[in-house]
Amino acid sequence: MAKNFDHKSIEAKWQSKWLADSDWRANDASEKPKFYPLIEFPYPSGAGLHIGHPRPYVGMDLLARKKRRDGFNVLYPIGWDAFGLPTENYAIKTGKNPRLVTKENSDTFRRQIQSLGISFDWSREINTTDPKYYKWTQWIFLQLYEKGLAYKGTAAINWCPKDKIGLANEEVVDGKCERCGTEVEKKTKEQWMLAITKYAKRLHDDLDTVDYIERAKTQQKNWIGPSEGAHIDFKIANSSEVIRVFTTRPDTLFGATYIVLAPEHGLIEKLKNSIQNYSEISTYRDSTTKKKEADRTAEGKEKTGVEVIGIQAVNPANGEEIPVWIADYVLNTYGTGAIMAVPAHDERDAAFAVRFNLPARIVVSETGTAINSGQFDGMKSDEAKRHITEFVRGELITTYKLRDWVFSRQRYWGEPIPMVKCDSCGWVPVPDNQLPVELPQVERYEPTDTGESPLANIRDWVETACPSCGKPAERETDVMPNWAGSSWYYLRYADPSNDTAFADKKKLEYFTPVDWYNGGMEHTVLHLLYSRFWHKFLYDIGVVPTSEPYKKRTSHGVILAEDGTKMSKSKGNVINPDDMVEKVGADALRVYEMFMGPFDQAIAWSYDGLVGARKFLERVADLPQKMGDTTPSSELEILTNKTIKKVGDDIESMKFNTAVSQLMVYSNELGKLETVPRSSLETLLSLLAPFAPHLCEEMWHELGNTESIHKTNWPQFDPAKLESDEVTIAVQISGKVRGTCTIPRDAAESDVVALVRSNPKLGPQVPTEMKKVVYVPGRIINFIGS
Ligand code: ANZ
Ligand code: ZN
Repeated sequence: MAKNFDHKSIEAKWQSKWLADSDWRANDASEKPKFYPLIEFPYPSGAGLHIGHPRPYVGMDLLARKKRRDGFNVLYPIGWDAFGLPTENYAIKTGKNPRLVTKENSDTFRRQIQSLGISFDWSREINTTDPKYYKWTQWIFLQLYEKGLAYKGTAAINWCPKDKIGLANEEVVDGKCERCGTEVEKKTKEQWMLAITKYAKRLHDDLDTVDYIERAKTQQKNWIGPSEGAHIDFKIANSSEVIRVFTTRPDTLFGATYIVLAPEHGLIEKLKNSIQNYSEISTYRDSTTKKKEADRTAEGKEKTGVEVIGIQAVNPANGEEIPVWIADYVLNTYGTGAIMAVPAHDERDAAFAVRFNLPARIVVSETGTAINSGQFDGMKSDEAKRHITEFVRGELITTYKLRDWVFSRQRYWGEPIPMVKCDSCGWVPVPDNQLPVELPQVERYEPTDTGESPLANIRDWVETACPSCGKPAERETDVMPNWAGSSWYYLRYADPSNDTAFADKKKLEYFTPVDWYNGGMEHTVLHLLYSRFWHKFLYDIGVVPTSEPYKKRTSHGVILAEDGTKMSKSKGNVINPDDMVEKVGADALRVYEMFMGPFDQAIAWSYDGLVGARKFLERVADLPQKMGDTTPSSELEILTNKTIKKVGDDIESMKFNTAVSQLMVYSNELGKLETVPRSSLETLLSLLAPFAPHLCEEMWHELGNTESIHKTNWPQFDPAKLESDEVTIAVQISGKVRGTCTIPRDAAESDVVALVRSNPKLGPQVPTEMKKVVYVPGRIINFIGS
């Protein structure tokens, strides 16, 4: 082969052959064990493939390819997560139909990804915007609705005034819209909500049953945010109502000197008639609704609040009547929306008490025991927590920070929520046999200023008949968030064209759960949590076989620009994968992206590094010129076995960079030989094939092989040949090291003694009579003086 191998023709030739032969298709009916590696399916943006995309795709491709050769039936699929704002915004700007934009973009992505020779099973390609796909996204929503987990709630939502869209808490970063950076406002709106909080405990606790990188587990656990405490009820004097508070410190109950309700707390309306300063209260409430949560609860913030006059609560521990306040530092969306204030032991309560001149009572001593707490005096805090809670008939419980999932979007380019509103029947689900509710074709995609979806303007789509009573009714015009389609896509790959179920149960039983899911750290909290929630729900209704979707989760680092900053169009430092493939070939790009650094770490792009990878492949391509049918030396054999072991182990543990460097060491050693043994060269190609699939396939065939290198068995090493059978040990005589001696690795002590004695240099130094000999096998022999 020419020194500068012709990557273009080699790559094109093998790519079309592999595709034509359906080489990477997973078999639905296989006797083999399955292996299901998964990458996060891309959003087909107009910018085309980013140079960072191939890193995880190639990484998982190495695993897929090795596992196939280890005898697994591998499902390595890809598709398009194609609903979302960028496409919609582009449609608004250009007037182009989002469907068309999506098709063009995914065509580009497919071409680009296929040019990299990744062994995806293209026969299973899915697209979340395909009505055949989102029919099932809608179906899952209706299942959630049926089980009471999807509900319409009037919630103060995060509202982006620029995008005109309601945002989930997760989409608000530092009080700003995650997409456009505009300050987020609060707005009250009827929203579809999903009761993910009902799954909080399982989502939290079951993390201990899966193999996720520690960072991912910690982030999810923090997001779910369990907090151990108690619910305690305070009666309202002269009323049958009670105020339930959530506290993490029930041991301080005797120090609770007043109660604070969130301004939005439901009790205010209930007790309206007993409240003497209701108008003041409602003015305060209106002013807080506009505030951001982070500002309300910020430490050191000047406290505000209003006393609820006419109402007193009774401290259940000592029967004391205490005042009730409303204040915005208490959130309605956490715990019970009410707290018992203990100014002596809680900083925010203390600041509030100082500001409004409220009393404080110390109930825990410096040594951490209860004081001023009646019969509980002297108890350690933990004990007091339990006993005091029991005494007032409270309940020890765990509360979670996690909130329900705001599932409505007032936009166009999403899955329509399949619900109909009827004046007589209320909300009525669209019957399964009328799914999918397809997005209508429209002329304009702009969201409306009123905050309604653009779908609201399409009257002949909105107006429909009530599925229940047949009277005129209206469709829901909100669509789903773009987290919906990605919450279950890995299930669809098991059976992507099924029209009667989202996937056949037998196929799910065979292929799921996903064995290994690799994706970005930025998706650890949202996407991963949402899909785990949907999956658990689907498990509960008996349609998936396991309670967790992903056995294992890892993460890759991003690729930065050469100067270490983020690549961006505006800075003009974006590397186009097409250009790189054109210049050096897909194989070199693949090898480079695996070699550039530890897989889980961010790293700067380097064109020189890419060229280095190309040169390595050129040296490999030159090796056949020196090939001969010689037998490898025992040294080479040891290196061969070591290389087989290391490359295999490194692929399985995602140490792709050290796998490549071992292959470099091996090929350099072969390059130094006068004659390269055929078997050694074949082993090199066999191990390099997952990294550089085209070149290795080409060379493999040039060596006269007829079967694809990718269908050969993965090379096995001989454990007995991982190290030489000789070792060099230190020889110590009367406390001093006198030299070294090479001996058979498994020599007995008496043989070692004999060998040292017969050694021309060391032998004469060993006196004939020794007191003692100590031999540490393989390390040192010690002759201890007479
Ligand atoms: C009395 C008390 C005494 C408290 C004390 C703390 C220290 P985490 O750990 O975050 O769960 N709290 C409860 N619900 C609240 C709400 N909706 N808005 C604002 N604050 C709320 O915090 C739980 C503690 O935060 C609870 O325990 C409660 O104050 C307050 F020495 O009750 B504590
Ligand atoms: Zn009706």
